[in-house]
Parts: sequence; C-alpha cells; structure tokens
Amino acid sequence: MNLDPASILSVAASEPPFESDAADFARALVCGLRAVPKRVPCKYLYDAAGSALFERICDLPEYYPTRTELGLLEHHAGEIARHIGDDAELVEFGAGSGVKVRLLLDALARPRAYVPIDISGPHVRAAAGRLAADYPGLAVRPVVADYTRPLQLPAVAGEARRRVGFFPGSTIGNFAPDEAVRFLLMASRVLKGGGLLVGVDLVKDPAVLHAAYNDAAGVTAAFNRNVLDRANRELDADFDLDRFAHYAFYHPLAQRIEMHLVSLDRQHIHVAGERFVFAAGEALHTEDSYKYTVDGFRALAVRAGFVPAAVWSDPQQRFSLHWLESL
Ligand code: AVJ
Repeated sequence: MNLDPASILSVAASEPPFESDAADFARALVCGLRAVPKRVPCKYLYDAAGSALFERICDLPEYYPTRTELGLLEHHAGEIARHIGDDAELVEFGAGSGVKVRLLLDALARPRAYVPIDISGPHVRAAAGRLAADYPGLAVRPVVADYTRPLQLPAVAGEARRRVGFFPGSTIGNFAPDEAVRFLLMASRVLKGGGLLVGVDLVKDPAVLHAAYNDAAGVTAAFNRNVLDRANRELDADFDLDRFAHYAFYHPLAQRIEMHLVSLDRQHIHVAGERFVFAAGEALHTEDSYKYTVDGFRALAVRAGFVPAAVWSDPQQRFSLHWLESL
C-alpha cells in the first residue's frame, strides 16, 4: 500500500482556527445562539453519529440524490472519463465512502493520483487507506484541510498530466450562491489546466423536495437533532431533544431547502456555561440546501472562471453532473 504517512499533508493544522474540535464548535454554537434568528453552521451536523445518520439518509426511498447521482456516474462513466482524460490526478473535496470515486477511477485510463481533502483527519486517512489497498498503481495523498478556506495542495503528481476535481453529492448546495462562487474560484485556481466534475441537485416539484427532507422513517429528523445531542455530549449543553421539532421546507424563490429545529415551548438552554432562551416556536437554523437549474448552475460556474463543457442529468431531471473546464 503506497500510503506514506509523511505524505499526509496537514495544510491548515498550524493555522487557527482549524474548525474541527470542540472549542470551535462551542464558539460557533454560542455565537449562533446569540444571533437573531438563531443558527449553527451545518458542518457541525457531521460528527461520527451525524455522518452515520447521513449514510442512512442516502438509502431512504424518498432521498433520490445519492442513487440518482450514482446512476449518472455509472451510466456516463465512459464519456466522463473521455472528458477527464488519461493520466489524471483526481482531487476529491470531502472524503466520501469511496463508492462514487471508485466508479470514476474504474472508468479512467491510468489514473495517477488520488487526493482526498477532508477536515477530519481520521476520516480522510480511512478513505485513503481503503482506496490505496484496492488501486495499487494509484498514489494516494490525503490532505487534512478545510476546503471552504484558502487551500494549498501538494504539487501535481509527477506522472499526472492534469489535475481534476470531484465534488459529488450536491454538497455545493450547502453554500449560499455567493459562497459557491467563492469556492469555485478557489477550485478553478487549483485545477488550472484540468477541470471539475460536480454534482448539483436540480429545482423540481416542491413535493418531491419536501419528501426528501421529511422522510417517513424520521432519519432526517434524527440527523437534524443530532447537532443538539452533539452539543450535549461535547459542550456540556442541556438540550432536551424531545422539545425540538425537525422542520424542513422548500423556499421556491430562494431555490433552497431550509432545515430548522423549532422549540416546542419556551425554554432555557445552557451551552458552555452560557444561558439562552428559546421562545415557543423559535427556530435554530441548521442547514440550507440550494437547488439549481442546469443553466443557473452553469452561469454560476462562469462567474468563477470555469468553462461549462458538458452536463449529464437523469430523464426525470432530478440531479445533474457538470463537467467544468479550468483553462
Ligand atoms: C450532504 C448537503 C448534500 O443537502 O441533501 C440531507 C445533506 N440534509 N438531508 C443535502 C442533507 C438533510 C445533503 N448534503
């Protein structure tokens, strides 16, 4: 296995604030609870428990994005591989389970290197280890970094002809459009001479969107409430999970799902030694998930200097995969 610990780059480790530990969560939550309306950055939904719940969401009958994107990757792998080209270095923004990137690697001719970037060291090292074991010819070089911040990457692998980014899952939908442009500007800079393959959820019948974020089994509700449970575990908070309702809805003009936790009664909460009051009906905003039209997303990519070169979507127009070139 060609996973040399010395090659694991910790780009932002010395640079405060590296937002992954309890101190950063405490700071962000306290700041968000003082704000009006109350909010918490959605990245704190994804601790080990939250990530496990999200994996279960991906298998729900109502949650179409994961299986639709997998279908697109499977169905168009050959054509996607022709756009990416031979001897590419693949950079993944966020270390996934590996299922999606394997579809890509299997279709590519001589992929030379795989660079997963993730804020969680254990996560990215686990993903890298699994891949390195199964792809002997591939140089696997995990990077521990927050890709929402200015990013430095190791030099492109010697044998690689170009660097190509992979950002699946419509994770880009968690950014507000202006933040998405900022992310894409960073990406187009680090991917010059190559391109970006990005998965984007599409605007559609609000009833379909509503069901995807309000599943019958209540897994999304548990995923949402987990951020309170995490605060109880890590920050000595005293949220009573039964007194917060999962509330997710589609805002058609803003083209986004908003996810909230709504206080069922008037209550006082303590977090990291500070007291907060929730009025009955007051919300804590936990996540946005923006949806795009195909043309709307291409226009966003153009603002960031990309050249939209190809797009694939399913017959029902639920999800899209965009190939963007960075010249
Ligand atoms: C991981 C951001 C793509 O927005 O659909 C799923 C997260 N939240 N159900 C999404 C999520 C509630 C998911 N992303």
